[in-house]
Amino acid sequence: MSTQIQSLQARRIWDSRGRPTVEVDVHLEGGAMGRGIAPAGASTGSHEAIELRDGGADFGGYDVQKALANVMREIAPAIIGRDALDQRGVDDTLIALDGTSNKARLGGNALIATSMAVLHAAAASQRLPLWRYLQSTSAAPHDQSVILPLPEIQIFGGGAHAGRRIDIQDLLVMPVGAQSMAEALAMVAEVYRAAGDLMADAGRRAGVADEGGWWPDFANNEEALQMLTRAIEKAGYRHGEVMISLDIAASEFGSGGVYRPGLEKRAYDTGEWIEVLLRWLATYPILSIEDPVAEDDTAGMIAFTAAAGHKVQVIGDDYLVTNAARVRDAAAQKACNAVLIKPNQAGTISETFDALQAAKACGFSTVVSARSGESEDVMISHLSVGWNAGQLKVGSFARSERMAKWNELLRIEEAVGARARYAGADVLPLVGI
Ligand code: 2PG
Ligand code: MG
Repeated sequence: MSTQIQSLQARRIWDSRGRPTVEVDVHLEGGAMGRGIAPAGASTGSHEAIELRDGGADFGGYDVQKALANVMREIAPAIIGRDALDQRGVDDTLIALDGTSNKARLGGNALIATSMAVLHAAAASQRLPLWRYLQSTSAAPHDQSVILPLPEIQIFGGGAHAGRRIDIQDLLVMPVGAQSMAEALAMVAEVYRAAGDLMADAGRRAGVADEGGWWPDFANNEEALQMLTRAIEKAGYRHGEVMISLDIAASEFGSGGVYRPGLEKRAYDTGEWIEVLLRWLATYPILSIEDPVAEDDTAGMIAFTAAAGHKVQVIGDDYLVTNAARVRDAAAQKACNAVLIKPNQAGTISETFDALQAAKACGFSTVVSARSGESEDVMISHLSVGWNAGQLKVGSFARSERMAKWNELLRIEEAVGARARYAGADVLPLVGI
């Protein structure tokens, strides 16, 4: 079956926040088809691939007509006739065609939707599920176990995903004590329900935030941590079974070494802010913390990792923006010990893979991640398994753009059968537990 790219079709569809986004279909000569959909962040790193938005009055300036036109007028002629099995070659063509360091000309949204569509089409042409296609293209021996990722699942949303009602952006749980993906999701379902019940009992159940976590109706940040700890206990889990992960997303309220969390009614310098975080780490069962300080605060990342990196996973998200060179620099400086892997931060699938491989080579743990603006596409579930990432972050345990990705992991676990191994406890040695 010929795997040459025959045609592309770009269209505007709508993401999980009801905003326009780019969808691209790639058709191959042999009849296979792949479809990619660009996700979108709300708390974005300043070094991410640029999303091309039209501006103007329509849809709050979020329309994507320019990006769609770029797919049809420039990208399609450049990659029609190319072999979809040569992902690297296609992605290199996209990068060269754009010609900027941050995908600003054609748009990171145009590029990632195209790159994803090519990958989906390639897997379809081989009649393989995507996770299996990715494994077949890697050097890994086929008889080894297939790793199902430890999930990070949001229970309360916050920050830019909840009108800045609290400062912490994501309060998540990690079911490290589960034995399988099926058990892991069942455990989180109980914690999510318990948190909702506790909020209802307190008269504070006020809907959900952008990623489906409960709306954070709290007087201060620490109250959210207390409520999450209670929810884990109410669901019947102990320390070491279900642990907490936080995305501070500190760039949203800090820069230049000054932190002004809206709920704390005072400013902190980097050292004082780190003291606050270390006190939380000493008080609550926290296993992982993301972007503890702002993306411009390298000294703060180094200081925090020196103080806490032996007992918690320290993830760079806005700090590393899925960029292999930034990952290597961070490892050399000991500025964190883990990376978030978001395809649309990089702009192509191949660059995303490079960031993941660079992180593994540095001994970092790797967390494949969705964005706060998502779609029905489940590619990241497959990337987490096919690339053996070990961890996956998708938002909460509600809203179908999130549940589609968790549910896909159940199907993959079932398809893998006896070779499946759930990565639950794999992160613990990294942090000395
Ligand atoms: C993050 C993501 C997901 P956004 O910061 O990790 O929670 O948010 O997509 O808005 O950057
Ligand atoms: Mg983040």
